[in-house]
Amino acid sequence: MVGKFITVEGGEGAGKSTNLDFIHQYLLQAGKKVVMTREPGGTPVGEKIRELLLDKQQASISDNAELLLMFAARAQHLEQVILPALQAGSWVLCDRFTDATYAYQGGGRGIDNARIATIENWVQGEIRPDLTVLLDLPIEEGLKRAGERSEPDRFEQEKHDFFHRVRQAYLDLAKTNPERYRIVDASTSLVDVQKQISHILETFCAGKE
Ligand code: Z5A
Repeated sequence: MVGKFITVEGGEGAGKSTNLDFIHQYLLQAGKKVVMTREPGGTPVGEKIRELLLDKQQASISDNAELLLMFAARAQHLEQVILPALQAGSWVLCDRFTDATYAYQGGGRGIDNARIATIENWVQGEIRPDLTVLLDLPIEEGLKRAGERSEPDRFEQEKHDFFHRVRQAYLDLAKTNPERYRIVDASTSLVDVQKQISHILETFCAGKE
């Protein structure tokens, strides 16, 4: 595998979409070929699954069905987009990946991490991100930002406790995977957030990490 796999994670309104564009531009200027994509989604089948998962009319999706739909979209995404791009030497920049499953379906819904890991190993084999940028901020601030931007989707209708568990799960993942995780304080101004991200990318691209 020649290309690098970078994922961006964080809670609602943490600034993933905003900063994904910034990272994309940074990598292009560094001379990388970049494929930017997202989860759930990234393929025609994955985008259909995304519609279903975010639709607030679908209140009856069970926790296990939600978990399996995330991995169904991911299986398609890996086969059609992520693996071919990495094999062709491109860098893949992905808005959320399997850490979101550990955070939302694990931390948020309470599904056992061991069960998630079993499906992860089956669907992904040895594929894991090389770098994960976690945009971290207090959930009240994130929900405020997300609320000002658009109507809540099926996940954004959850109670505050759910988002606290999601945030804690992400922080736990960062602690247990320090070699690939970099935490950004996303509560500060966009200029400051992007300064932190530039520093992370500079070090990563220089191969110091
Ligand atoms: N999900 C899951 O459960 N399991 C999984 O395995 C996967 C996903 C892969 C869709 O994700 C949902 O799927 C997600 C988890 C679940 N739950 N929800 N909802 P998504 O990534 O598409 O949706 P999202 O998390 O809701 O993203 P978002 O709300 O679009 O937020 P964002 O992309 O992180 O933020 P943003 O749009 O860049 O910024 C929000 C606003 O804040 C916007 O107006 C910005 O201009 C503003 N902003 C950004 N940065 C700043 C700073 N620094 N200061 C001030 N204002 C800022």
